[in-house]
Amino acid sequence: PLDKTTTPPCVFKSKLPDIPISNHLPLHTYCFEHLSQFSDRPCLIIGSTGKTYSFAETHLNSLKVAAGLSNLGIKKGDCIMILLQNCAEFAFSFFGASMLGAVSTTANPFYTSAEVFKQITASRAKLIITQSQYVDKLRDHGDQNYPKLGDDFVVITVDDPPENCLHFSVISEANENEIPKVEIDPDDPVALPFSSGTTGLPKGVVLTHKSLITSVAQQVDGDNPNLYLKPEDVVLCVLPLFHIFSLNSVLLCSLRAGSAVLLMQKFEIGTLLELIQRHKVSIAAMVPPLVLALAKNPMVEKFDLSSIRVVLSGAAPLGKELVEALQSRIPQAILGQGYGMTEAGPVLSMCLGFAKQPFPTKSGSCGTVVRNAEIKVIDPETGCSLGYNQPGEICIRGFQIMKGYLNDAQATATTIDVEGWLHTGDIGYVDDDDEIYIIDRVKELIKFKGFQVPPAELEALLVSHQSIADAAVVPQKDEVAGEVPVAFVVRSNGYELTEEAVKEFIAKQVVFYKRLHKVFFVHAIPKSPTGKILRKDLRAKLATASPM
Ligand code: 4UW
Repeated sequence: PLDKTTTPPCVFKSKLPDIPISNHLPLHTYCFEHLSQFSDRPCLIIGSTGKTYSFAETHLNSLKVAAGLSNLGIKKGDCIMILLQNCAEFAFSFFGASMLGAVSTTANPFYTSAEVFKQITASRAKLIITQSQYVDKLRDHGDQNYPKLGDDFVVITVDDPPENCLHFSVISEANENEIPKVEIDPDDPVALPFSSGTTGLPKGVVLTHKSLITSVAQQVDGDNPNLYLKPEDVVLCVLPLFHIFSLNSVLLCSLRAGSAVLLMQKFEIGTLLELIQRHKVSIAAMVPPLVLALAKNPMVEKFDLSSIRVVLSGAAPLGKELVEALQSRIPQAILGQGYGMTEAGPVLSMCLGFAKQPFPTKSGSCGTVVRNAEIKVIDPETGCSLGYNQPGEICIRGFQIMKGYLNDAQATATTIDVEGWLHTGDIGYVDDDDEIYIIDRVKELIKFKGFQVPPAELEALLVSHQSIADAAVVPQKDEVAGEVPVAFVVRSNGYELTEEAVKEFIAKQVVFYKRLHKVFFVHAIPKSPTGKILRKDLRAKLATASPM
């Protein structure tokens, strides 16, 4: 084996040259920097109604929301929670907060009350912007430790406000000239998505103005942008904006480039096809299950999808066969992948077929490392960096990566090393053409249709059950979802417990995609001498015919 101390690291770069990046600006200033060139063009299109906000209107509404949030006491450094399905108010709220130097933490509106409260508590959100149908989750359910609606946080709804809540117009109709002057430092946080990272429970991922500007610039800036977006483009926004993929690569990138964003609240194949045809969607940001639907659903034949010129898939592995199946349906489009991780700011690599002057690429690859960044692949055991075609843990370095986990120096230190490398927990390699392939994961994370399922969260819930002595949760391969969580459970002495009872116990407490698909009762959970669950052994067991 190579000796880490004497072997120089093998560092991979983009084929595109580095560019100057204006990452000294506040994020909103950067995103709206070229506003005057396309101020009257469509910026946000609401899929369900066709209502359109121009760039100038989007900017003005964001300013008003900034003033309105300020009137309600939100100031620099404060956190607001955006608990919304995709809608224009999501964008106004995010940019409004940014303009005050405040931080937005984004959460899934389908979360259970307990899941939302964990994030409210950890982020100390003072104000929550949501829809009336989710307000019940924010009410006091008798838990003493939870922050209280009214006392600890204000709730604003974008539709008719229930009791003790305010309507969005309270902030969106404020006077935009009343925004307080704030100094924003490039290292100030602006977004706080939550991610479990390589291990443990979900943690706040601190993304600064500088990190997000760097990431957006790496994608859409320069004479030859890696992801070439034009003002004439219509970019599909069906992936939820609370996830960093959609927030960054769809919303922020489109605003910077002057492209229109077509907002869809949820995925439904008929509506999606209809909207693609009607609005001539040219850029489709997708996850593999959506690619599957477009490739296989017979309804697709009835619609005109000739406007699509780019399909950008990410957040989970995309099979070659699927790419080929979709390619035959939309032969004019370039199909390719991006590889992202919330903590990486989020984009590590992107298909160079999307560039203004594209490069030839291979299907199955996750693209090439973005410009102004470095990637290395290390032996997970020794830490030595590896050369071309040798699989190992992917590490990335650059200004785009997170500042760290919120209030968790230890988790930060195990993820970002002293040399500034972020360790992804993904196993992959770089081929002779500088294309990256992800082949496995050494981290615990399970991905259901691209959604994060942190095993530690489910294990903590399982062992809180009086009849469960120990438990471990691992991914099982699944045709449609990619992976599903399954549990190995040790019953407490003398207790009866059925698979159904365990599944139901979890289902009540978590969002739909974290539900257990199978429960195997075992006598013990395999552990290392230090007490760590040997997940590899359990995954290997699952691959056999009878995992018991
Ligand atoms: N192939 C295989 C992939 C891939 C993948 C991700 O939920 P997170 O933290 O973050 C994301 C972000 C995805 C993303 C953001 C912006 C963007 O442009 C883009 O390209 C289209 C994608 O998913 O989960 C991170 C983990 O998800 C897996 C991988 O394990 C990673 O560490 N993952 N993309 N193309 N696996």
